Amino acid sequence: MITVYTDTHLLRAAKTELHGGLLVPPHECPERAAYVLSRVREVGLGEVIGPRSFGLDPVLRVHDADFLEFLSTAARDWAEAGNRGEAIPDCWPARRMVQRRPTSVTGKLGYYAMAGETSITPGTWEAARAAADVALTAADQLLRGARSAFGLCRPPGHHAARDLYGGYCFLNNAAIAAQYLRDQGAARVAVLDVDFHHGNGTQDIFYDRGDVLFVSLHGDPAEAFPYFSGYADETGQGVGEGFNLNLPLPRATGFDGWRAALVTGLAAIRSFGADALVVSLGVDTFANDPISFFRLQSDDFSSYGALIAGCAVPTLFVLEGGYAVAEVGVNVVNVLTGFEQA
Ligand code: SS9
Ligand code: ZN
Repeated sequence: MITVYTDTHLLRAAKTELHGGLLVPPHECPERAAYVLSRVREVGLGEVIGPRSFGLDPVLRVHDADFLEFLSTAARDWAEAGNRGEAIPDCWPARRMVQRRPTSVTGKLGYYAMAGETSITPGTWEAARAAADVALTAADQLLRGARSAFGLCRPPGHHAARDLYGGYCFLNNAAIAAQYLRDQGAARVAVLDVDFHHGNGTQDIFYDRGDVLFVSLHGDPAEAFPYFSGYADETGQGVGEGFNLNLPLPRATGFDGWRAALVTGLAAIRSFGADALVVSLGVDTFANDPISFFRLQSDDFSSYGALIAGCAVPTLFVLEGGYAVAEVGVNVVNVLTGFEQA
């Protein structure tokens, strides 16, 4: 399987994440991608190619223009306003407040943030754009007849909605790729999100559509980030009713319970009749992940890669989370080799 990768992700190198009441070095760090790339090479997964530039058109199919304008100017505006640290929001349009875009950068941060842990820094926009190009270039491999492709995206994307960033995400790489596959002729696209966290951004983007099925396995939002999205009774709306499947799972879920949910999700994808499958591949389901509470072991990732292959549909893997940094490469590539060897 071809991997798409670029060093441009290195421009996303925040110094701070708001975590446990402290500003700590971010869990979502450049070393994650380095471990994945080196494991791809170590096992000889296949050729590694760079992305081509798609411009903003395919990004604008998923995200609002005013949101992109904000992302592309926030770090500079924040510094020019005299702030000394990295850009983080401190005020939100909460219940009964006005949903109107402020002119002040601090106000805009709250307007567009779905969470407060994620700092915006110089270089973040360039890295996020490159990650979208990585996902799009990998999607192009499917259009050229490949059975599978891997977009080694960083920063991740599945928490980013049409007009929201946060949870370490800025542009929704998987959603941009799924929409691109639709626009290039795939009549039905399924997105399977196996990251520990609910893919609230992807769900939101496709919630009222019947042409893109979203299936997510994740920690129960009553106990896990993003807390305000991911319940089983969120099933889609309008013509999208029935095309959103959330499978929240309890604390300490191990591979038996997780695999049973995956089998349910894969059955939904099969009966949907997808022409292409996009997998939001986060490996923060790993037992040693520092911010999550499932108990998968490294071998389990190989097993479920093979189960995904059972869908027998062209499959694009897009990297999402996974914060046991030194193990991220092995776990991600286990999914990919498990898929390939099935
Ligand atoms: C740790 C929890 C921060 C963000 C988690 C984002 C995961 C992206 N302080 N919440 S896959
Ligand atoms: Zn995650």
